[in-house]
Amino acid sequence: MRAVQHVRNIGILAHVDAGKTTVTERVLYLTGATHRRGEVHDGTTVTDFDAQERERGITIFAAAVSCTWRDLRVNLIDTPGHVDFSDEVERSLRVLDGAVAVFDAVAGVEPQSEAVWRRADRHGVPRIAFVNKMDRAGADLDAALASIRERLHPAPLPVQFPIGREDGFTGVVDLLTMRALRWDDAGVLDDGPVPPELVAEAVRRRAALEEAVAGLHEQALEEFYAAGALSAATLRTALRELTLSGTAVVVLCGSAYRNRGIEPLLDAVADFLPAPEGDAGRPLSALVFKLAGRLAFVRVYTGTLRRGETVLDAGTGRRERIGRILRVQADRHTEAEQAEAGDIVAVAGLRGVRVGTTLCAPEAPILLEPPQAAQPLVSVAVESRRAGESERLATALARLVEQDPSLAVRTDAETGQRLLSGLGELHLQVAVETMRRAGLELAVGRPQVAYRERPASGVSGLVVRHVKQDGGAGQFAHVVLDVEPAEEDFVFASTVTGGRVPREFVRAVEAGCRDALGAGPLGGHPVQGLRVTLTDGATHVKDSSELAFRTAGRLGLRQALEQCRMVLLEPVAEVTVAVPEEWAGGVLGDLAARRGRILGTTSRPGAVVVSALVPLAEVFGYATRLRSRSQGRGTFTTRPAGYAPAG
Ligand SMILES: Nc1nc2c(ncn2[C@@H]2O[C@H](COP(=O)(O)OP(=O)(O)OP(=O)(O)O)[C@@H](O)[C@H]2O)c(=O)[nH]1
Ligand SMILES: [Mg+2]
Repeated sequence: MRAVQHVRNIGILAHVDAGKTTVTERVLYLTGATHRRGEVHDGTTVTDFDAQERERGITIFAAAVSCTWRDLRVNLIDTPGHVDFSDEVERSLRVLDGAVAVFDAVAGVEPQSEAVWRRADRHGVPRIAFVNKMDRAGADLDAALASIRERLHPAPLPVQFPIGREDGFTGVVDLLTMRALRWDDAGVLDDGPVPPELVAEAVRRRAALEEAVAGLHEQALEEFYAAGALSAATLRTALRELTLSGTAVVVLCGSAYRNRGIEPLLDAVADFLPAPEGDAGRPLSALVFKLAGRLAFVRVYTGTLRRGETVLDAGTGRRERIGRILRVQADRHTEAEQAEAGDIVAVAGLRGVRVGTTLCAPEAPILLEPPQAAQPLVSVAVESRRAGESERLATALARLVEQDPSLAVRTDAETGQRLLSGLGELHLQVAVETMRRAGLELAVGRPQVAYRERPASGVSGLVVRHVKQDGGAGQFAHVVLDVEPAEEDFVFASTVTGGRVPREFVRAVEAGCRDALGAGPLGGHPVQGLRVTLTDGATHVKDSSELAFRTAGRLGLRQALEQCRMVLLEPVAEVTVAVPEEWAGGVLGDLAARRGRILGTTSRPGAVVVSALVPLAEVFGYATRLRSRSQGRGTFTTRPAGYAPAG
């Protein structure tokens, strides 16, 4: 593998409303990919193209667009900030090489910024930070830096500081070039000397940056000792290496809405974020990470994707023909003959692929790891209102799941109803609305949370005999099981000695236990939080088989769980509410009435921020409630916080 120097695959990540889509919009404008500046509140941006996104003013689907900056091709993915769509972020991180984390200069690090930051950590994706909305009342770069340091990373390194405050924010001093970058009201950049009144601050902040870099980077430290200062070139090289290794985070600031700060942000993407790795000479491997209409978005890892070529869908063994290869450039698409390793493109005409499909050269099959899908937490019953449309509904549901693996569909065994489940109320509303807009008339039930069950006590020495020996091929499996509560979701161990149960049958018992985890004794909910130990067993020369042991494992664990004391678990969410002071009392009372446990209260300019753990079932409809309780001034976000005993 070698670095593909002329490409950057970059994600824009942040809390809801931090300004990701506005930043993306300005990038597309500046790079010439679009000729007008769209606004989120007018419903005119390029990347929030879906009708529901435009109406709701939020991003729902990650959008991939390509543009050119300097001599680089930048493939940009604008991701949603709302937690219900965090699987879109997960899938994007799977194919990205770097990211820009956007922060609101008033709010600093918000809960969902922290959540996506941790996700990016797990994927090892290097980041730079952009503190946006410097034009807002209460905007404060140093406070934002402090919150990054406290909550995300010990070494945020500002390479700029703002010129003017709030409404008077007009530009930044660039600490690498020691120049003042200012934008007029039309967004036109002027690059000039640092104004005299800011020289002292610029010198002080540059010295602080040099010292911080020298403290983290060995070669920089040597130069610092030898020369007493660091050159811009050394700073740039060191900052790049510190970013790639995750040792430091370069911080820039600006106001996307006012068109200020975007050119230096693009320069920082080019200078500090990594080029993709890829080898165009090897056989093709590519991953489908997103479907949108008839387009499949793919990241090419090795080899070259060529128009008209036949490739293998490695998961299903089916062959697909590569139709048109497109680069989505804002409002238009350009066609390409091929895409090389390291690139991200859209392909038209693939029929059977889903999110997570590997496409590869037929003669060199390989399976890439698909993005992980989150477990659904909420479900609604969906029925067709018109007779005879059951098939159409089934097809529409299947299509939704193909595009978004964090949605799931099943049929309720008792009622025969179709249940659609997903990550939250909004997630399901959007999915249902998509089907309605496609012409289906639907009856939709109230949202229900997905319960789990967990043993609170164990059983030991449970003997299970699964024996069927009435002529012909029989079944014979004896197992002895211990079950106890555990921190982990599920752990299986065997302490059987002397080969009394052969290894393949032990594995079959484990598989049987996993089968039994699907439905617990309290209400048929999935079971978690247990350790199962196989302590003994017996086989029969002729009638023992993997199937017999798997059945014994399943029946055995089911019996064991009936004997344990079981606890019903419900999903809980960490809810963070920001309201003006005068409404805070009412909000606290309301959270308590919703079985919420207050975790903490802090204040920031103009608002009190309350965080609480609240059962997810009690969060349904909270948006409406908060609006009426705070005359529309309150905002809230949630994030999943695991399961807790229902009560
Ligand atoms: N004052 C000010 N407002 C901004 C700025 N950037 C964006 N906004 C506004 O903030 C709101 C949210 O902006 P978006 O760009 O949609 O934010 P987002 O991060 O894409 O939001 P989601 O995708 O829904 O998570 C919009 O009303 C923007 O006009 C800025 O620099 N200053
Ligand atoms: Mg957005």
